[in-house]
Amino acid sequence: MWLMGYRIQSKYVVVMAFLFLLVFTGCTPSHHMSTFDTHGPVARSQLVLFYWIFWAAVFVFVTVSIALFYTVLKYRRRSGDPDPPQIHGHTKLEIAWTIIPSIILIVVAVPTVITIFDNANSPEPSALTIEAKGHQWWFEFTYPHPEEPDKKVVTANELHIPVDEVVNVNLESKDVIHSFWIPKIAGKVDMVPNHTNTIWIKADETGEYYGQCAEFCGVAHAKMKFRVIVQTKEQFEAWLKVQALPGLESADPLAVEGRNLFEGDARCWTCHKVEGSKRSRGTTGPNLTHFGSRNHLAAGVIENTQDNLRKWIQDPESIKQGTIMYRDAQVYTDPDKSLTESQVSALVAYLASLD
Ligand code: HEC
Ligand SMILES: [Cu+2]
Repeated sequence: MWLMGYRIQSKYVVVMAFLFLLVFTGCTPSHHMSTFDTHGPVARSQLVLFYWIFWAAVFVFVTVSIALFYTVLKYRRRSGDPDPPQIHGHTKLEIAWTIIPSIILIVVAVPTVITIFDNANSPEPSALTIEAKGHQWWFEFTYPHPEEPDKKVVTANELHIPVDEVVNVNLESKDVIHSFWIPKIAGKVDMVPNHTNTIWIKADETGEYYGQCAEFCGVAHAKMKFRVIVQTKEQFEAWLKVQALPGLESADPLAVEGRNLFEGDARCWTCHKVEGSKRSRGTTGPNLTHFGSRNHLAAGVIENTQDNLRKWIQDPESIKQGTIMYRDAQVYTDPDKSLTESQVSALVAYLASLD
């Protein structure tokens, strides 16, 4: 194949075509992280903005490419050509190439700024407001208590919201900068320590959606995910009522043994909170009051099954590398304190009973 006077080997053409195809497979809307398959007005406004900027960029690319090719071909050097005229400055041309890019920038900037403010300022400031806090490497969600205004309901890694309703989210961070992103519903907005950013979200279909931290925040960043569970208003209210209750006290002897370990020698209580327990008041790790009702563990990384929970307690590194739990909990740092098989079984029974 010939391109502008150069012969290009066809194997390179094939490799390039393949790479292009590979890049475009990223655009499939059926992927659960696709921003091209929107399920709410905020994501939709962001997609509209994306297309607007994309077509502005296509316009620039095509115009510049045509001008470039035209000039290169028409004014290329031919044998016997004398030296071209030597020119310095061209006022009209310079004014034109200052004004045209300014217009293009305005065309891109105005809708961008409007969309940013529209997404940060809720259309219903009095609607349900949730605090979302990023931690290395998981998400904490705090809801207003359904009955007692001075109390809160705290959960982790699974954000439940009612369908077709505006939900305001205040974004915070415990440690470093994280970013809150639910590709099909809304995002991304940074979660910054000591500064609250706001976003509102609304989902127009019930179901489960994927969320992910979108700002590199340390070793386990790629595995800092969450799920958004969009429910009918009745389902959501029922869920919140259950979450507001203290952790269940199971009578199963294995679960009781697990609880004693959790609140005793295994020292899980130093980092985890279980409402209703006098001992377990830690806040370094996720609140586990209703851990058994969550579908995933380790910040949306794997399903919350007894087998996976067992693996997690035995060796968190096998599921998610670099966690604060593995780094600091005594059962992993002190070989004399490691958990035995039967202790792990008891802890699993206790945690699974917390639903
Ligand atoms: C040093 C503090 C610390 C101690 C001690 C600790 N954990 Fe954790 N735990 C964490 C952190 C932090 C996470 C979040 C890990 C992540 O996803 O990055 C976590 C996550 C978990 C989770 C998953 C929660 C979810 O919703 O994804 C479970 C279950 C858990 N810990 C159980 C335990 C048990 C059982 C013990 C006692 C053997 C224990 N933890 C001791 C800090 C701790
Ligand atoms: Cu991150």
